[in-house]
Amino acid sequence: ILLIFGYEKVSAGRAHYKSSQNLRQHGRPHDPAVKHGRENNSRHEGEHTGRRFPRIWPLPHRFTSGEVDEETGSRIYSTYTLAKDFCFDLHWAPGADVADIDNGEGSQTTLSPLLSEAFERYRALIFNKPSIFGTSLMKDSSKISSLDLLVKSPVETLRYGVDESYVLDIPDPQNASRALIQANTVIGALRGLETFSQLCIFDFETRTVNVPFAPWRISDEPRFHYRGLLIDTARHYQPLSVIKQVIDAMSYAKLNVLHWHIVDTQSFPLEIPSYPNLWRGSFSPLERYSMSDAKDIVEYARKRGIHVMPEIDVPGHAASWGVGYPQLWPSSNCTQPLDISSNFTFNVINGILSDFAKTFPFELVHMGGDEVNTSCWMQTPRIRKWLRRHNFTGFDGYKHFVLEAETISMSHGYIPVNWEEPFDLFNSSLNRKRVIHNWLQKGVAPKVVRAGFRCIVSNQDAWYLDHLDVPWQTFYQNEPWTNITDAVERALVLGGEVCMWGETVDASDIQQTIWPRAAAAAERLWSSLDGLAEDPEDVVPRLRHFRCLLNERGIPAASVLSSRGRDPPY
Ligand code: CP6
Repeated sequence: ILLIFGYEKVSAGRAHYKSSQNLRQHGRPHDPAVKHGRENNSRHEGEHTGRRFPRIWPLPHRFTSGEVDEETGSRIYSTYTLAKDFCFDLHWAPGADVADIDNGEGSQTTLSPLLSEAFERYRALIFNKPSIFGTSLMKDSSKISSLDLLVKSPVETLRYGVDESYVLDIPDPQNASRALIQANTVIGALRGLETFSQLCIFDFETRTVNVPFAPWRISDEPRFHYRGLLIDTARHYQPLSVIKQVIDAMSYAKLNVLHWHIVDTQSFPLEIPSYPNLWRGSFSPLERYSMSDAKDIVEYARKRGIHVMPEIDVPGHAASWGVGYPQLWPSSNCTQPLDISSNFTFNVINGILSDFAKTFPFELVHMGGDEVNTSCWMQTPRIRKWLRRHNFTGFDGYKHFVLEAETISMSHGYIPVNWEEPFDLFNSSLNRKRVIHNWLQKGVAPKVVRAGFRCIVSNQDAWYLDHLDVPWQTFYQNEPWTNITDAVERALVLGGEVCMWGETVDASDIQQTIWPRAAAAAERLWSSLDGLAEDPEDVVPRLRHFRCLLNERGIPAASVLSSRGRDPPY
């Protein structure tokens, strides 16, 4: 007899759990029996009913769980236990150029600083229960002694489009006591570690960490390279600890771009060494980020495989710049868009971009360009005269400004991103290298890619987190490839982004406003098109499980039952 332990608990008689139903191997998990009630125990719900679906969010592209019993043809699921001295064991695949890794002390080492730190984090997440005694009731044969990682490239630089694929094998411990992650890059290995950690469940009866529904074979990769979340630190300052917690949660949901909308009309919290008066536009001297704070955020994100894309939103949304440099304003009572008639304006933009280039290594920078109202330019005689001299209307001036900002950002090696208005209004003038960020209605992305531009999808009716009444189901169902069938055009859709604009949230409620709705979009962006549920209700148990996982890991994600509601009384 092959088995070992039941899913249904260790006590008398239930030596193993057998099912006559086959698990759907490549499809989405199917779970029609949605229970209502308090969610806090739902991580463990299903263990008692025998309902089987992978407790993984976002859903992997391909997976098998359990193995076929040769006598009966039915699937058998086993529960494995992590050994008390469980360890992570990193190996480089043959041919890996491990000499490339510099340990910072001049000598070469075969370690991966990024993965070593990840092992410590995941060890803490997996063994997060103080009541583990190590007195396992399990037979030795059911123990997983280690998770081996076999990685091809030791390169730790995070580049856009890096290979994030991995294969995770949790074989029958009777044949091998080691689980295995294979990945081409350390970033792929990180994604595999996250998936592995989601399969590990603490069992209070045995005080062990178990992997139910084993053996597992998972082969996974993202559908889109760009899976973003916007935070806005201009409308409300967010402490560094809050931003780091957002990054932690992003890594659990396999999101990989933090779009940092740093400054806007209301405040300028970031230090810019080239123009040191700019952060006088912060709400207060306490509500600021030094450049080394920004570097700290970038490094914290990189360690988790997450890019940071900074934004300066010009020429509108920029009045706070003039607190430190009033000459950037058209006048003291008409403060944006920034003064187009002065070289100083473009010198400041250039200074900001040169400081960004030292701090934000991501290939993309966001240059805003949305919601520009040129009436301040028209009301200011100096600027009106400048426009007339160039034979510009206000609209021409707006276009000129966006193109100048484009040129400056590209001169610092960046690919510029703009909100969609410059595409909607004057796309024939724009460099095809630039990326268009949709935010108004759905339906713009097909036009953008047809015109040969790359696109990020964030239509506000579905992916704006500040729209508190939009439920997670709408986030889940928003498909970036809607009305795009051509393969070349689909490839121009880099991905999508959910936007947590800051007017409505501060440090007290940002997490529960982001989660779990951002996770619904994360699955849309990561999982394969045929793995995604047509009816969002099909994923409710799995999403509730993920939401509980976030709660267990200290992220105060809101209930799945409604976007900001509470579970009904029981
Ligand atoms: N700030 C900036 C904003 C918004 C945009 N840009 C915004 C507009 C409409 C809604 C939500 C947010 N607050 N700089 C638009 C990209 Cl509904």
